[in-house]
This record gives sequence, structure tokens and C-alpha cells, in this order.
Amino acid sequence: PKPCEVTPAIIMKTYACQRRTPLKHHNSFLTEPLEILAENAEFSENEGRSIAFRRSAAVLKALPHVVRAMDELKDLPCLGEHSLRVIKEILEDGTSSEVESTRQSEQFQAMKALTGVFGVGVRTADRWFREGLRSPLDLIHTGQKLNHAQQAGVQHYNDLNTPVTKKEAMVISDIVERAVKAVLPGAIIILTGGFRRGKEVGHDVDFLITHPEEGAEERLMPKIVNWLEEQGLLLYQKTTRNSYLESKDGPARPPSNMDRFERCFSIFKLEQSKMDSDTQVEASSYNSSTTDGPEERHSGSRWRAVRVDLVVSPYSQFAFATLGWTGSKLFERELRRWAGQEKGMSLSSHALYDSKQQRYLQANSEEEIFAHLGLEYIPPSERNA
Ligand code: TTP
Ligand code: MN
Ligand code: MN
Ligand code: MN
Repeated sequence: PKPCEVTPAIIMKTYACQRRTPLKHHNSFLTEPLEILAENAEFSENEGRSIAFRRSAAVLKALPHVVRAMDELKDLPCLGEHSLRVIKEILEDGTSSEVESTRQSEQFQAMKALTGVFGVGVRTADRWFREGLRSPLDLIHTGQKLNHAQQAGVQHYNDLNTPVTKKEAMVISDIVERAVKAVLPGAIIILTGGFRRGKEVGHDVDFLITHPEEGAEERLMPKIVNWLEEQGLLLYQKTTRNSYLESKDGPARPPSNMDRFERCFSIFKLEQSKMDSDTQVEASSYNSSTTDGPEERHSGSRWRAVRVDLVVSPYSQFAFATLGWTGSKLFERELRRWAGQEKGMSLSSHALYDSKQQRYLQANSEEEIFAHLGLEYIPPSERNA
């Protein structure tokens, strides 16, 4: 080694969409605790606080080395006083007392369990918590009034809280392809969400569907859903119509980060192959002991419930939809913040509007969208902020 070699300074950009964030990084021992605090802030509907912790964690995920001392952090953006305090405690003591007491708290654990029910958001979980409920079983025992989604969520609680593997995602991809090809030949289907970013497991499987002939994709979802239902592949589905076409202001900025595509939140009934079932017998028999119907488990066919999101986009919006549905959620949020604050533009999963030029900027690929935004292209595998 040369005698006067210096460690080059790490240049850490402020927005997560300006940085490469790989899936596997070096600082989980810091990011996981910070994300516990972020999650806890979400449970108390303190969004600002939650975002601050998530931004701190994202900076540490982008570092090319393990953090060992506080002075390594002095030139990094986004690290607020509270996050720094937590990091310092972990570096010195191995754990943070605030994080550990949060993890142990009855409220955190109950909120985690209750929001873990498909169809239950923070508001509902919080109301139940204040009424003394702590777990999905309490919902059954106290005879809570549940909507259809929540009923399915309770019924398949264990399955839906068992991570979906890449292998299962591939089996579901094949099914979705068969369904879509059967009802609209020539359609294009891509896997989005965490699996597109290279994750090994996910909480669901996300798909985006389009057709090169603009308009051919209209009202496609009910046909896909019918096909799947005829094959007995769906345990639950809720289809929402495209509200973008129908909004009277045309393709103006959608009010929130919720997009308006035709979409389907569903639960698939995934048959488990002989090979898999040999290794999963134990897992599914203890699964069935709580909420999943035991009679179904004993009937010979082994299956499990998996959450699947289907989204249909017109071809002209496909690049925006692909970018918007690939995530991560923080990466998406940062892209929109960058567009608004730094570029005077408005980005959604439908379009990019340039306020200065007062016009929409077209794009046929994600690369073109990054270019419009003046950002270096970040591939999906590096969007794991
Ligand atoms: P998720 O499926 O919630 O998250 P994920 O796939 O990144 O992680 P996991 O493995 O836990 O499933 O969302 C995927 C992307 O879809 C996310 O970037 C945000 C986007 N999205 C929308 O654009 N609109 C929505 O209404 C929802 C729910 C998600
Ligand atoms: Mn590395
Ligand atoms: Mn997902
Ligand atoms: Mn999803």
C-alpha cells in the first residue's frame, strides 16, 4: 500500500433516489432498531417522525461499510438528533433502551398483531387496542364486526404472515400469466414490488399488466378475476375500477400517493407441490391450529393463502406505473419529493408533470423518467431504501 493513502470521503446524497441502496447492506444492527421506532411512530400516526427514522435508516443502508464510531457519521445527511442518540447507544451498549422498551411494549406488540390482519389499518387497530383487544384471536372471541377483507385476514392470518418465497412468487407468476393470456392475448405482465428489487421473500406478490394497444387493457381486471375464480384459485378479491379515466379534471395530479389504476387486492389459494409439502407438513399443521380452517387442511389437498396485488395500466402510463409499483415505499416517496422540491415537477404512477413548462413529460421507460428528473438511473435492485 502507498504510504500516504487516505480513505476517500463518502459522498452521501440527501435524497434516497439519488443513491444506490442494495438489498444486503452492512448496518442492519442499526437500521432494524431505527425501523422499529419508525413503525412505532406509524402506529401513533406520527408520520413526520416515522419518515425521519426511515430516512436515517436508509442513509445507513447505503453506506459501503459497517459503522463503528459516531465520527464516521458526521458528514452524513438525514441523521437527526433522535436517530443519532439511538445509534450512539447501540454503538456503545449494543442495544438501545428506547428501542427495546418499544419492542416489549404491550401497545407495540398489539398494534403489530392487529395491523398484521389483512384489511386492518392503524386507525382500526388503535380503536381495538383502546377497547382492550390485543390479538386476532381477541377479535374472534369478542365477536367484533369485521368487513369481508378483515374476515379473510383473520381466517388466513397465519398464512398471510408467513413470508412468500421467491419460488412461490414464480408459481403465482405462471398462474397470472396463464390467466391474463387467456383473456387478453398479447398482454404484458411484469412482477413489481419487492421481488423486482431482488428480495428473497415478500409479504405479497405484485404484478403490473398492460397491452401495447392503448385501450385494449380497459376493464381487463374483471375478466382476469373471473378466469381465476373459475379455476378456484381465489380465496378473496376486491377489484377497484380505474378512477383515473373517469376523473373530470383529466390526468391532473392525483391527490395522494394512492394511484387510480384498475386494481385487485386478492388472496390466492396456492396449491403446494408434493416436493414442497414434504418439507412444509409441520409448518402447515401448526399453522392450522389457530385460525385457518382445519377441515380444509385435512381434506388431502394441501394449499396456502398468499396475498397478490394485480394492477392494470394503459400502455402510455406503463413506465410510470412500473416505477411507481417497484418501490421501495421510501424510494417512491423520495422520488416524488425530489420531483416537487428540486425540479418543480409532479410525479405519480400515472405521469410526470412539469410545472414550469406546464406540460406532461412522456416516457417509454424508467430510464427516461430518471432522465426527465435529472437523476442518474438507479436499477430496481438498488432501490431498496
Ligand atoms: P408493497 O407490496 O406494499 O411493498 P413491497 O413489495 O415493496 O414489499 P413486500 O415484500 O413487503 O410486499 O408495495 C409495492 C409498491 O407498490 C410500493 O412501492 C408502493 C406501491 N403501491 C402503490 O403505488 N399504491 C398502493 O396503493 C400500494 C398499496 C402500493
Ligand atoms: Mn457493500
Ligand atoms: Mn409487495
Ligand atoms: Mn403489494
